[in-house]
Amino acid sequence: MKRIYSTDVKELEDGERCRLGGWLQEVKNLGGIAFFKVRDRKGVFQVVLVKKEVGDEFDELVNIPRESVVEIEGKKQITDQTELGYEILPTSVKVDSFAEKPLPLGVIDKVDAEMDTRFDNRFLDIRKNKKKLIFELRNILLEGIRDFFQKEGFIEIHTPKIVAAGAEGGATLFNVDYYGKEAYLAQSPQLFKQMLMSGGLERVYEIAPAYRAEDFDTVRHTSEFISLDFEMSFIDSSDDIMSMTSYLIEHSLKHVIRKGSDKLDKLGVEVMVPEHPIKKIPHYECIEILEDLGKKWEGEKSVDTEGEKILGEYVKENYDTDFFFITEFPTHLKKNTFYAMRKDYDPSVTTYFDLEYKGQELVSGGQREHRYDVLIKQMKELELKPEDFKSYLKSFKYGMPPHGGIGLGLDRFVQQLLGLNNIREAILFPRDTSRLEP
Ligand code: AMO
Repeated sequence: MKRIYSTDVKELEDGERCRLGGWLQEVKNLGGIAFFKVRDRKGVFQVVLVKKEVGDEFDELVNIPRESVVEIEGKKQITDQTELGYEILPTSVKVDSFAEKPLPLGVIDKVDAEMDTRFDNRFLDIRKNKKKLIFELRNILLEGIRDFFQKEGFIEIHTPKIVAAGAEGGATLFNVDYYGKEAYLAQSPQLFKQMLMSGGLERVYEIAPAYRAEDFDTVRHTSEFISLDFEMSFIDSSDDIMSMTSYLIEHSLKHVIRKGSDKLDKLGVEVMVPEHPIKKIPHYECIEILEDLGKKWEGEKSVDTEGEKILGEYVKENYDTDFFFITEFPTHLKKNTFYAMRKDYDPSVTTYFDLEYKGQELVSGGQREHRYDVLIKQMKELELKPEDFKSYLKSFKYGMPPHGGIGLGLDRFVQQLLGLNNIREAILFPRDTSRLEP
């Protein structure tokens, strides 16, 4: 007999035979009768065991440890004794795998265990419905993102994650011993997606891991994250990139609402879709707003983590939105981005922007410098050696269209979308300064 899910049982007739499987969540033994609550991927079903009918096996069955994997064959029985209005009367109970006692982590406990205990036992942690829902919603979000790019004529690409040169500055590079040669884990697909613009693909996107040796612990950084990148050619300015980014956000959030509303309700999350066009605030204006709101800086005035939070609250209050772009980033604040195009009229300002979501940076992007000579000049200013970027630079010498793109932290997107207090909650097996296992 084919296995069905707990949610399929309601469609069965009274007395109809069925086969189900899952994790034994709870056993309630009342002496002559016992109840199992068994959880599968879609919900929970109840099994009723009557001692008189089960016979000698009854004592063995009621002692099966919690969280063991069981398979039940039996028939549906309509009853007014349970909330669901039905239960399963078994003809056979098979244990596929016994769980050891005690469990290192409670699955139905009301209070969450310490984060470390949870992540050491992540397989048990995600048996909890609220944790599993995060990854189901992440999947729906990804579906919406891919759907958007396919509709807009982008092709999905995969670029190397073992690379010879860093794209985002030396400080956060992970070294790799590559057959005796020095190599790194890719911080971003930046250089490759640009080369593909010279290759004529015109519109590409990638959803893949990126690596940064961040040497601090924050709730929004991990050493490995999923970077969602797109790059497109023949743009007029970074406005084209911001516009595409806004449509991407709008489309994917609407998709999440359309396909995931029941899951969002279970997590108590309300999603706000930004109105077009998303508000743009130049960096210098952000500073003025922050000054007016009384922010003090130790050193140089920039939009730091605290500033982002204040501005997030400011736009929410004044414009009723979770999103806004910070535009016109001063060149020296985007110091690692040698590839950023600067404003013609003022080279101390770039065409670069960040997209902020609920007071946290979600996206960085802008128009790239496609003129070979200018690119070399910018690299030298940052004391980078053009010979370290030979194969990248070559693609600028034989026909490179004006282009631009973004990098979006997918894990941060999920974090902010679902209001999670730590980015690690949005990642199955996070990597950070202290976590390499599991
Ligand atoms: P940037 O370095 O700003 O830009 O990264 C883009 C986005 O990636 C996310 N992100 C991270 N998420 C989790 N942990 C980290 N350690 C981490 N670092 C970055 C953020 C960030 O906004 N090449 C450019 C993009 C481009 O211009 O196309 C880049 O990587 O959400």
